[in-house]
Amino acid sequence: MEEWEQYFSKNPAPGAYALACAQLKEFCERHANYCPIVLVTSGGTTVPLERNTVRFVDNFSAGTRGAASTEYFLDEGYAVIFLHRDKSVAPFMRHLHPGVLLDALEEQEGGRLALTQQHSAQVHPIWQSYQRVKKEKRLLWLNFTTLSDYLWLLRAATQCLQQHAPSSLLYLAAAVSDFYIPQDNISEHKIQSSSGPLTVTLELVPKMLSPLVSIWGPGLFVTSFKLETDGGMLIEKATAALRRYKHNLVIGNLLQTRREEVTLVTEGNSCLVRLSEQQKQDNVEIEKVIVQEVCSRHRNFISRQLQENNTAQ
Ligand code: 9Z3
Repeated sequence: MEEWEQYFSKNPAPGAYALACAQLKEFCERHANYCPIVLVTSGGTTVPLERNTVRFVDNFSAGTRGAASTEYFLDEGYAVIFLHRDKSVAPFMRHLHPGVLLDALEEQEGGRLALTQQHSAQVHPIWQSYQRVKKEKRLLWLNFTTLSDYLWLLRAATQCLQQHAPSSLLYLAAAVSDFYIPQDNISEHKIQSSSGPLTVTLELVPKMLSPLVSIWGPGLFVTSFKLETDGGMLIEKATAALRRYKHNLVIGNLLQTRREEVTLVTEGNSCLVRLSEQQKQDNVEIEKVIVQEVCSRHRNFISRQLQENNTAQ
């Protein structure tokens, strides 16, 4: 048995998982004939130290990349499965900062609260986009907290989208833990400090991109992100990932500069995308440029696949 198969040999958490699978099926079937579908993963996974979890290992990702990208995919006409960490940055809502909201409200005659004129002008286009997407039911919200929740849902979503290849796309922006504690080694109850200093051994998570590309979604356009902190190794690592998993695109980014530049790596080619000074002044988000580029490559991929299918017939 492959390592990744062992991971899925245990059952997923009941209830929420079955509901998510039903939602995925219904969403994909409803949209497949009308528009391309993208799975956007977003935010960081947690690794619990106890089954009744008090403590867990987490990472830095707030989910800004995934939430912003979701809005731009919707603009490009995609239906989006937004698989995100619970309570991470959310599309549309991200523009409304909770603290600022209190400053944005003023009391009207009769005691009713309303947005100030200035804030209303800012919020109105976001509200309109959100309402349009909601009416068209083009956004499916699925959430995870732990690494395990994430992996089960990733597999289910990929298998569902495979039914609608090649017009489905995976955009894997979530920051997924490389380490975990296997179910059998995890403490049932809160680890007691009275037992002295804590030594934890984290095992390596099986590389899920491997079955994802070759077994669960072989017909899909798969885009993964590679995160590094050392600029000297980014392209090398991104290229290695591409060669190892044989998917379509790796987007390399550095923790320190991820908001202004990324490198798109395909076989034999790497292309730096960097916001110009003018774009920064105009508050252009790098996700807008990334998503436009990914969509254009996805369109080419679809044309090639359809041509190949026609030739084969
Ligand atoms: C990314 O590299 C994302 O761009 C960020 C976005 C997590 C940096 P934020 O949430 O950050 O907007 O603050 N995601 C992928 C990270 C990852 O875990 N990649 C794996 C790796 O680098 C490969 S799948 O090994």
